[in-house]
Amino acid sequence: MATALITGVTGQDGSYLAELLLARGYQVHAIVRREAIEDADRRMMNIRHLTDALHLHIASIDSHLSVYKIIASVVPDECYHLAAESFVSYSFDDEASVLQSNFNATHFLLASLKELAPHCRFYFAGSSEMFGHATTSPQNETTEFNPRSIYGISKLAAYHLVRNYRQNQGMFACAGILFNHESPRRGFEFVTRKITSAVAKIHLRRATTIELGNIDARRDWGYAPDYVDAMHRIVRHDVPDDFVIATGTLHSVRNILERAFAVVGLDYRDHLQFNPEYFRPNEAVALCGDYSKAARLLDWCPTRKLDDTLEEMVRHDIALLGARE
Ligand code: F7E
Repeated sequence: MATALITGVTGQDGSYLAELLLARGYQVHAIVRREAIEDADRRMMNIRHLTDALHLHIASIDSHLSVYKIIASVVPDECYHLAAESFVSYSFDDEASVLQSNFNATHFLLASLKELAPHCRFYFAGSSEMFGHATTSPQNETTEFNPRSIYGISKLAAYHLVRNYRQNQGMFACAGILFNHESPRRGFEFVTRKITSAVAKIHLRRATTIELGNIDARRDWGYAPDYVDAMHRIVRHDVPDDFVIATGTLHSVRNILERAFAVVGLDYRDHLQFNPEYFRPNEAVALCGDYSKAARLLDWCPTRKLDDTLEEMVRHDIALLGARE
């Protein structure tokens, strides 16, 4: 039985990945912060149904020693490093912590694996934010990086580290450069979930408005379970490599508003308020991914339209809120 280790298992991607690996017969280990265990109702929501099947290790990946000890005891065959300070807006507020934690944790994992489990295949969750102010579109694996956020810079620095461990230290270390991807397990601060949860509240008469920033911002939004499937394909590919994972289609936040409110027969224009607090300085340009390398070498392609994902999210949020009544 192959053994996998996941960081970030309580998040959207980690939880879908754990399900996928368990279904494929892996023994799945995961590193979870003590704070998550102590606030399980909220922070372990995405993996509540999996806790009996998972081997959880309570630790902070900000500690090299903790990471080292866990790798020594698990000796994983595959390691998926998904944990990160991933909310781009917060990264403008606390630069040092985002840089340190996103870079150092990647380093602690790679350095420990190299010493204790050099056969291990390592996956790093890169981000389209690494492209930032891209000058060409769509972006692929050869596009120049020009990050505009501290989050993007931290991811890019860690990405170079991953490549270095692959190219100069012989490890099977690879990266997915993932564009935005959503699902009912998305964090509530990200714009899709912020909108679908607001639609649920407005529909159930718990709120009347939603406050947003730049609704003309455009992104390439995919479906999280598809992207987790891509991660596994990347790790199981014959050679370690980097892949852009995206849909190749742009939508605006306005499109998301239209669609999500339409699910319950409402018009977003009756409920929207602008709040300058949610406008971002130096926002990345409209990032759109070219996933042709993944299609060619991994036989991967997106399976879900954004409209269908949004409808699933709205219905899920209505049920969630209704269940709390
Ligand atoms: O913003 C605009 C905002 O916070 C999407 C993370 O997974 O994907 C995600 O990062 C867009 C931006 O995601 C609001 O300006 C307008 O253009 O949902 P988001 P993100 O920043 O693109 C990348 C690939 C990652 O790697 C990240 O980890 O929506 N927007 N008004 C707003 N966004 C938010 N959150 N809130 C607003 O009120």
